[in-house]
Amino acid sequence: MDPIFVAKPMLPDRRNVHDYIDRIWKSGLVTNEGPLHNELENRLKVLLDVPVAKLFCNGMTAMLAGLHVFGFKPGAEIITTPLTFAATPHAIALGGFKPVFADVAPDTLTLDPEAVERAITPNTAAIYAVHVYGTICDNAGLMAVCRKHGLKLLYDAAHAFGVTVDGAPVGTMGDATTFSLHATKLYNTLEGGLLTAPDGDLAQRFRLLRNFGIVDEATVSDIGFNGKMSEVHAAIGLLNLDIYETERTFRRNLRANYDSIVSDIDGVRPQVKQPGVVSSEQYYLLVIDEKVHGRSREDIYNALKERGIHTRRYFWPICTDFEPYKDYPIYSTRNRPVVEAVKNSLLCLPFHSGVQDVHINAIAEELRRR
Ligand code: T4K
Repeated sequence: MDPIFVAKPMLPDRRNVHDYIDRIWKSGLVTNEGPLHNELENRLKVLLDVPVAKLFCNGMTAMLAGLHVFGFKPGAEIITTPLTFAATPHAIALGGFKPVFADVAPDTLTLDPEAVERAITPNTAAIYAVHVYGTICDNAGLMAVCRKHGLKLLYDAAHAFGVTVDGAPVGTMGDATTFSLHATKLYNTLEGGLLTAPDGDLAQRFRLLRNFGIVDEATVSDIGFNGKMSEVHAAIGLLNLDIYETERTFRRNLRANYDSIVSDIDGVRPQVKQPGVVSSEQYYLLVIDEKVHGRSREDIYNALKERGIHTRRYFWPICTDFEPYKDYPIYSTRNRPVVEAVKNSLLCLPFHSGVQDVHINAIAEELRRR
């Protein structure tokens, strides 16, 4: 059995890439909002059903632009979750703000609005919530907190590309939403990011921020940076649009397969199913309760690794375990934050079209072993 990893980039047919490369080389236009870039941007705007969709060279730069656009004061506090990839607090800190961590809800593992309330101070400017593993945040609860305290609501939807909630696109929730189009994401441009918003007026600001604030040859209106996506990345993005739904369907079936395996194993539960939510099919998360199951997450992780099945313990260590944030408290409604209790139980299984029956059977065998 060949080794298998948690993610495998969805890649288009190489011959089709060559056709695009020929076009790019002939045109000599390789970046700076070229024709392929603009075509991809327009197609993503339609696909995701959002008034604004602006491409970036990666998710992190989309996050920096999203954080910058609302004019928060330097040093303002932005509340986020510790159960996320390091990029989330890093974007807040690099943007010149202070990340403040609040606890997650035990079922969804997304920010708990009651815990968020406890983290609010007069310096709080915004909440940057994460649809972690593609599980959608309690939008109504977070909106209520934001309305009460006059805060902006940003969403990190790095794991939630293509999600709809009761038919509404995830990219129109809150004030702005950031996506990652990294190779490890189902829909990817190898490296890439996207910033969406419900307010169409923000489109031009997002555009300026990603291109040094340049309005025209003689005018720079904003302090911006270089967050532009190249034509080669845009070409991959256009080609990947053609195979995106096939990969998503494969993963939907794989999820059903994994679900049926764990349904009769005590002490192992998959991430919650949310009624009305059409999934991004980005991750397949298991929460392993060692006391009930009998084996620890570490034990299962290592046993699978020995068999060549490389799962990931996303997002352990949590951000407050990392050096830059180790002295930051986690605001919670409980004595021991939920996130501390759950962080050693999380295991993401390989979740992509490279997963075969032989892998599924080996995973099932290992999960059933006591
Ligand atoms: N917010 C959240 C919540 C995020 O999860 C992320 C990124 C961001 C923001 C920031 O977005 P970007 O700026 O990255 O666009 C990976 C990704 O690099 C990262 O994009 C992603 N989240 C994070 C959850 O996963 P690592 O350090 O786990 O990646 P790595 O290199 O260990 O890859 C995972 C597995 O994927 C490997 O074991 C093998 C496979 N793989 C990976 C790559 C890069 C391949 O088969 N081919 C490849 O080219 O961070």
